[in-house]
Amino acid sequence: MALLNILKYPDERLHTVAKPVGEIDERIRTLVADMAETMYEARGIGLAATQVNVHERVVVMDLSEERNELRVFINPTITVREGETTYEEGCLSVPGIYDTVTRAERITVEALDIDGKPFTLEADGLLAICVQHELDHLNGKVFVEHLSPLKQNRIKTKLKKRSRLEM
Ligand code: GNR
Ligand code: NI
Repeated sequence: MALLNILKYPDERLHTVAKPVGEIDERIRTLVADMAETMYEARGIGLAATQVNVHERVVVMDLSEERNELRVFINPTITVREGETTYEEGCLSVPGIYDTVTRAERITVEALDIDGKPFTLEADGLLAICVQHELDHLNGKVFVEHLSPLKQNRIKTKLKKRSRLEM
């Protein structure tokens, strides 16, 4: 297992559109294990491969209190979107920034599990929000891009300044 580096907004690599996974082989299983370790270490509830600079359609998630219910989504697609909800979102790639995003309230997602077995999940609440947030990452979109251009620029300036001070 290994901890992976999480790209930070406004890194342009976060705007890469991820490719579908072909075969779920040892390389993908290692990627999933490393992504899970990285997500748990960073105390996130989800992580998309895009965030660790791997541009393939892989997502890990764990919304449980005990941090022992890992969900893996390979080649996920949202097939149904219903209603509208808002939530104060954060992102491991945009540390310390939280803002309100509007998304579908209920979704149906189809994906492959770690064994390559297809599954369908109907989700609402935070799970539905998190799936949409992670799918956005695979499509090269960061949650701040749902905000106004003015807010995006303020966040960009803040994070650039911060990364400069860290160096
Ligand atoms: O840890 C995370 N928390 C979170 C809170 C509200 C909405 C979405 C998220 S996902 C985020 C982890 C992350 O950045 N995933 O891409
Ligand atoms: Ni995120």
